[in-house]
Amino acid sequence: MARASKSISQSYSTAKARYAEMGINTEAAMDALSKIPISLHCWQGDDVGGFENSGESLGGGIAVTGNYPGKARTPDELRADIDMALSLIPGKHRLNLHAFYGEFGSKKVDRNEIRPEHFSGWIDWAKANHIGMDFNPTCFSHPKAADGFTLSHPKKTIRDFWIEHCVASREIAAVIGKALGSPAVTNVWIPDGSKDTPVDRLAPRQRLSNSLDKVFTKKLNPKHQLDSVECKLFGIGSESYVVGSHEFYMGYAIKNQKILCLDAGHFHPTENIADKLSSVLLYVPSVLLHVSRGVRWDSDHVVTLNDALHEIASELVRNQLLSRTHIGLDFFDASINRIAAWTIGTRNTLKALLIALLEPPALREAEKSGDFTSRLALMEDAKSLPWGAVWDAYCESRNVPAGIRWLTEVKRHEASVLGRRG
Ligand code: RNT
Ligand code: ZN
Repeated sequence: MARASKSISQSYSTAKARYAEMGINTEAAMDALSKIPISLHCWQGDDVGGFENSGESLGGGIAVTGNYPGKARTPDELRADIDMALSLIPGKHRLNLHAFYGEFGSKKVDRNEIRPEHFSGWIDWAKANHIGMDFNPTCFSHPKAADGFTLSHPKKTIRDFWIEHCVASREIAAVIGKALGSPAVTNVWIPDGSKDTPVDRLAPRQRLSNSLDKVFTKKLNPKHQLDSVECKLFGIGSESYVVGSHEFYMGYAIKNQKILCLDAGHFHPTENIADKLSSVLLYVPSVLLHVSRGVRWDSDHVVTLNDALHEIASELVRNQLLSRTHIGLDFFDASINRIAAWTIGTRNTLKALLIALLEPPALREAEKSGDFTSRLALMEDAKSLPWGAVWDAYCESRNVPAGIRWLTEVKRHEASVLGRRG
């Protein structure tokens, strides 16, 4: 450990000098990185199962594959697993909770009956950890969502049920945000859509728009709660038509000044959400990112340090958009250790941001002077700058394992804790 630390500090001082020659202050980059919270999604820990004990299987056209042992079965287990993941991720982060992770005991509490008291265990935990929380109504895995429509359902009674659920979710989020002293972003995503070509694409969208207006009627204090809406291109069972498409929600968010949620897996496979940021942020107050990785489809794979991620981070840093961006994660892999999944995906998101924060100013200067040859040359050269040494130093300075050393802890924990779960 001591030896590793020595080599890390030596590598870091070489890297620091190299960056300084290019006009980059590595200390300032690390300081900026420490101010960016990532909202960890609770649902990686139990394969989007929730704690209703309703016997419902995962619905809404989202799918988790794999049966790696050790998934969290109770709120306490899930919190312990998130604690473990957070201990391996440098910086202060947040937790993103879905409504069906409330603590309902043995009682049957339907979605429209959820109240802040069902979330007091989560609030106490977040308070003790000094972290903020975000929230989501859960409009799937429920008999009233089984036919694929919720807020846009042709039947008013079904629409009203989901409106009540979303209203209750906003109120809960406001209580959470007030208790934690940080606004809880409340993201509405619904699965509504159809497998085959619909005749009427308009009426469901009119109904969704009206339902959302009802959901958002009550003004809540933005110091405690913020509203966001998430679009999608297609889902399993909604291949031909999704009511809440990108155009739908972009229009709705601009008109109503809501936060627009961009999920990296919710567009055509060659479309990167990075290029959307500088456009949508001209018109909406802020964005929520669901950092995810689609493989051939919206598969929600663990986020890797790939070009798509680099581009998102670069756009945010280059255009100074971080203050108007809430960064959340949205992936769920049940085929590997779930704590490792959170750790890998979150650390990668932070690495991409660090690399962006360490970008040589010469790139922009080359572009400004019209020298696109130099721009490309510098951009490619920047890929092999010693950011890894800065990352390791950052991890050590935040008392989390540098390099791959976190994996030893995950393996030890797997043997002693996860292995004991049924
Ligand atoms: C589904 C959306 C949505 C969900 C979560 C669980 O395609 O991405 O964000 O993944 O609400
Ligand atoms: Zn999402």
